[in-house]
Amino acid sequence: MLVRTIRDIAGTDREVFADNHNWVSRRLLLKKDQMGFSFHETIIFAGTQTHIWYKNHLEAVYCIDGEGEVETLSDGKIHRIVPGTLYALNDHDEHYLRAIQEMRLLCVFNPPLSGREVHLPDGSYPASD
Ligand code: 9YT
Repeated sequence: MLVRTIRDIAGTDREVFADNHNWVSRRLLLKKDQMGFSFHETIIFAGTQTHIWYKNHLEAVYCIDGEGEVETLSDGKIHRIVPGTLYALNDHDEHYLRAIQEMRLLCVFNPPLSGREVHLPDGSYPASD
């Protein structure tokens, strides 16, 4: 059995900051952990907007703290995100993620991330090999 804490991950390779410093992702489970998904706690910093388009992954996101919104670009809809809200990018939905207050999110990726991925210019993460 695996047991890890956020404290174990702070300051290690499993803690990844966005190039633009919009977020930090603490990757509790990765591909090498062989669970078939990766599992992260992500902090989205207040006042930021991030363009995201996971062409190579599905992601589910559950908000446990803070407040923000997701704007889906295909239909212009704005979805409020507060603690207790889950959203699932089941259609590889291109979107903007905005943090009104700092948000703490639990994120699951399928297929799992390998480790140090940050967003490419198109908002995706590279496909796993
Ligand atoms: C919600 C979202 O996708 N934020 C960007 C970071 C991502 N959750 C990650 O790599 O943990």
